[in-house]
Amino acid sequence: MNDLTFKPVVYFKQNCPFCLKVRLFLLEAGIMEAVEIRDFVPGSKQEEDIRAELGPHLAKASFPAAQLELGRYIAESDDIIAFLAVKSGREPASLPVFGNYVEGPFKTMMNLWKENQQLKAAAV
Ligand SMILES: N[C@@H](CCC(=O)N[C@@H](CS)C(=O)NCC(=O)O)C(=O)O
Repeated sequence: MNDLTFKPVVYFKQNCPFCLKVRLFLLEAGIMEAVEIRDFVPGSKQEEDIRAELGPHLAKASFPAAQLELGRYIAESDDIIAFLAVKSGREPASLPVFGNYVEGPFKTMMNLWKENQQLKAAAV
């Protein structure tokens, strides 16, 4: 394999909202086949293998993660989407399902999470 034949690899944790964001982008952009997907169920042997693979390449593994180019690993959903958008020529802003998720349930979830953190901190 070389840089020309390499297919980006994306690593997904089951039921992770950040991973769903990337999955939705791939699906709606019609580029599922342009990447190799490795996903895992928390607590599984696959998780162990994936964490062992990512460990040497990332300061801290989080999901989604991706190997965008040979040896170039990242773990930030928005950066993964931005890279794949440019590579595929698909503009995330033109994808209504993706946009609805990001601006709707995903944003609400993030706001609730932050509020929960603040309430917990204030309760100590
Ligand atoms: N800012 C990151 C956040 C990702 C994140 O927090 N993912 C969770 C899973 S939902 C995670 O990786 N938690 C730590 C872990 O599973 O090791 C992104 O957008 O990619």
